[in-house]
Amino acid sequence: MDLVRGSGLVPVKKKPKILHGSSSFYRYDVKFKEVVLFLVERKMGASRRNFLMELARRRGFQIESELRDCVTHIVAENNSRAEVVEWLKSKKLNDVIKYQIVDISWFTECMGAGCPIKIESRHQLMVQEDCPASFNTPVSSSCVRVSPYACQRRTPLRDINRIFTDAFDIMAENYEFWESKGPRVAYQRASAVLKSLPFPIVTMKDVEDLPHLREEMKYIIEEIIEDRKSSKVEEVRSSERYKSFKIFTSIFGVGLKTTEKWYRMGYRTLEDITSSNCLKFTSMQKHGLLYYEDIASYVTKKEADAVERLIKTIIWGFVSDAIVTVTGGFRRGKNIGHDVDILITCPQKRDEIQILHKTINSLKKMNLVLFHDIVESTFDDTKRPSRYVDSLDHFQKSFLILQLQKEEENTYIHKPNKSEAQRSWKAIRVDLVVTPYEQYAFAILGWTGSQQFERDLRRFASHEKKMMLDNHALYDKSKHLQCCELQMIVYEFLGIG
Ligand code: DCT
Ligand code: MG
Repeated sequence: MDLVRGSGLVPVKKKPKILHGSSSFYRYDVKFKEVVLFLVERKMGASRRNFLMELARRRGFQIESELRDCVTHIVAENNSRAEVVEWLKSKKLNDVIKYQIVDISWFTECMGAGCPIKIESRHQLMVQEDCPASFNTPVSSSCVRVSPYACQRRTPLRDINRIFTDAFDIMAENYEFWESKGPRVAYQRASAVLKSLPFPIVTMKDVEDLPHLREEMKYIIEEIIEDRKSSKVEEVRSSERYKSFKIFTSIFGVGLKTTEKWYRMGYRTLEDITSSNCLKFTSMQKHGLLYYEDIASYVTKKEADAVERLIKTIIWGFVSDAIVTVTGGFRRGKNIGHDVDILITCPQKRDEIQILHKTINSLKKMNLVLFHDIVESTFDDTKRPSRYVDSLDHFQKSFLILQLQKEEENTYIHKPNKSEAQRSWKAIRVDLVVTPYEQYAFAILGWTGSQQFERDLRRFASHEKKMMLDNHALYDKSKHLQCCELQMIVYEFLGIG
């Protein structure tokens, strides 16, 4: 890291003015006068303590190296409350009630937020000395072992390291725009690792043992720890190419090839595209442009629930025992998504064959279809499964834009523009996927996501279990890729339940 810095490739940051001729004491403005911190050195170590003290000062906190009267918060790491109290008593400080005694997790969250945060029960010191077994308890990096496979990690819905994962997601997206698959997957993988952490990253020590973090990624993390932003990521984010690609690829029906072509032709903005007289659009793209604002805004959980009710009512009118399940991000518990993914299966083969066409015809009769495209099944069980972990499945599916009636005024989570506000409905992207009954378990597994989870699940099956998993079946590599029978217990079989 230092070699890179010393090479002149990376700008060296200016340090604040040094006071009193001491190399370790810089002047920082105190922003939070009511809070005075003290870090317990025991089990933290002197060098980590010094680093954290310096960090807190940079963030505008007052921090004392001695336990003075003015101290309000005592912060300890890997110590139980009883141990800290005993230590205070050994210092002849019996009036422990006057101090807030908190875990390092409170300190790190304050550093992440840039201000003192409310002390919650999770910030209390552990009763026992061991690392907490519960995933929900915030812990420090020294307690956590992070699996290299996303399918062996829990990924909380609340991403406490968003400042870092957003940066990595931008890098991944940019590599995708350049069609550089290796670096794209590397950044996606690293982002997924950081998303899974149950503690906020505050120092480089927090990331030193994590899997999939390359040196250049660590440099980005270091920049963000120091400056709250990374010059490399900012350069990407503000580049003309990235901005245009981001807009064009967000149009329904527009992929990388079309984006690349439009960019080469000199188009940069959405207005450039919509006002062009020489571009020819597919029907999907025309509809994508027509309902751009609605589709680019998020689908809420309430809207997804409304779509689910609508589709279930229609399907159960035809096949009373059909199984209809919302998958994708909403199945993972997200409150917003870019579309609604719905899986459909019928216990009887004859029902399954017609169900998608019948459903779309019903939606059309109700005047709810703004656009639809049906892709028929290409599944062929004589073919070997794809070895490519990102390969798409072969199910019959339909990509729709549905017209969803707004239930009340405030259906939008963003501020509606004038034309949207005048409408009593919103355009919603919906994917309907029909699967054979015997492949349904695998389809649910594959469509629930996230993308990284699915990718790693397939990698795990292949590398660790000598099996191959796709959205249709689990195959045993040692038995000439014969399909496994235990369909409903895929997780258990893979040992990741
Ligand atoms: N999927 C996958 N590989 C891909 C794309 C998708 O395995 N290349 C799976 C995982 C999620 C599921 O399909 C649905 O895809 P999306 O709707 O794109 O993802 P999502 O998680 O539902 O995201 P969003 O909440 O934005 O809709
Ligand atoms: Mg989705």
